[in-house]
Amino acid sequence: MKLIGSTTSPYVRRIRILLDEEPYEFINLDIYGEGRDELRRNNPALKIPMLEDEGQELYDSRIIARYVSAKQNRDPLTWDQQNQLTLIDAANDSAVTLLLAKRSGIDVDADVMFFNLQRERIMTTLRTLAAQVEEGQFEAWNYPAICLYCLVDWLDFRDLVDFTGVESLLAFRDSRKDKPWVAQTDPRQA
Ligand SMILES: N[C@@H](CCC(=O)N[C@@H](CS)C(=O)NCC(=O)O)C(=O)O
Repeated sequence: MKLIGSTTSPYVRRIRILLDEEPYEFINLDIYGEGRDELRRNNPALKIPMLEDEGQELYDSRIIARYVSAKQNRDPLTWDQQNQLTLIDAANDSAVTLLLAKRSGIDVDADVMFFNLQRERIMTTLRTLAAQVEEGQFEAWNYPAICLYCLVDWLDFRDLVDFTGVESLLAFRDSRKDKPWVAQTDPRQA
């Protein structure tokens, strides 16, 4: 099994934590720099993570997680858990968009429709996820909890959002720091 990704991507980190003790080769690429040709050879969507196992190629963390979970005989996710993943991914995708715009020299704080929509989506999804944390919906250390952890820790690492009003997300993150593979996959030690 081969996982193509980077040590900073929150989408890759969730798969690395899910893979747990599974033996696999990790290819760490700088997808915006010298690793881009390798990415082009492996995923036409030009995104990470990408997994290859026994000749099967898989694009997108959601599909990779389904594949790995099936191999590990984990229970399939409920519809409510699928919705949690959709909210986590919506916030994550908008935050990646903001980061790439920032790195392109664009003023992401400008009062323009495109960035207003991303910021609004990030806050509506984070507020909903924070309320779910407060209701105890993320108590179990399962795939949705792993994805939420990786999102919150990455938003904090990249300093992309103001956590005022959603502090329970940071408390959730802080209380899960000792879970398996969390420290080893910390993007700060990349
Ligand atoms: N839906 C994808 C999103 C993956 C994604 O956006 N990964 C980022 C890295 S954090 C990426 O590859 N971005 C490249 C780009 O947007 O050009 C998944 O869940 O795997």
